[in-house]
Amino acid sequence: MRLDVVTIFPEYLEPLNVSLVGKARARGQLGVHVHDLREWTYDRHNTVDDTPYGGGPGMVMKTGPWGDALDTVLADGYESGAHAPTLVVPTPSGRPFTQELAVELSERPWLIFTPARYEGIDRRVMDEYATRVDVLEVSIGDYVLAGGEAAVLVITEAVARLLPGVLGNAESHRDDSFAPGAMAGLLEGPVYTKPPEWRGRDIPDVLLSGHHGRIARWRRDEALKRTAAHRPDLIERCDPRAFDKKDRETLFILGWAPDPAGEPYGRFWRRPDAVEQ
Ligand code: JQB
Repeated sequence: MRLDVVTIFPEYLEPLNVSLVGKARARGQLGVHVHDLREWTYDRHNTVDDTPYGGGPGMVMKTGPWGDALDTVLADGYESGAHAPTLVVPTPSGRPFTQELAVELSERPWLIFTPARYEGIDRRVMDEYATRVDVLEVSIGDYVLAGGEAAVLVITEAVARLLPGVLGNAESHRDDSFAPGAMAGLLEGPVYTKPPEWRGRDIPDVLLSGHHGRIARWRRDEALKRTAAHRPDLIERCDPRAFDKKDRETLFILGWAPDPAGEPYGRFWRRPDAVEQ
């Protein structure tokens, strides 16, 4: 996979040299090219922004530098054999970046990231490149960053660990909290390792019991508890056929019950009579 990043803060992308992404690069699975947008400015002040048409606060990134940068990056990439580029544009108004999208991006041969600053990039730039390449506007979450660089690091890490051989263990993806089929969309419960006692705190007995059935059941209950507490929306979204008899018991104790009449049929909802957990 080839990655290009065009930014006014190339040093912000330094983390791409270390850890998981760095290892993928060292293995030759990933080629990363970071470019300084200001290389495509031709005035004394290396201007990349200007005032917004229609007025209002802040500044907007200009078409000229982005157009020249992307033309160069595309031409150089094609010339070195890359194909089928996808422009990934971090923006608070993008579609949510999910594990599903991470998987989709990990299957693409060439990603070009355009992290912006200020109030974003003049709309015409993405309208123009959308006529030539796939353009994906994505948001990493419902909060406002000062720019797109941190989003590039997030997306890159989520994608790089999916590349074959990066984890060292292809099995490990299967259990990802958000991977379809993991615990059918549940969050993971707590994990423990040695020593067996730390500052007077023990490991839950069941984990030392060697009883695989009971361990699996306990983990499932912990996953249900954690999901109900932190992400009730994920419980509501679950296909109720994914819940066995004991899941249903656990969910009832946590204050959840299947909707007997509602649409869609049998989904779990917070019981109106449930006491706060
Ligand atoms: C400028 C960004 C994010 C890129 C993602 C996320 O664009 C803006 N609009 C309104 C307020 C502030 C900005 C600042 N800004 C470029 C840029 C924010 C990404 C961003 C993002 N991906 N939150 N914020 N989830």
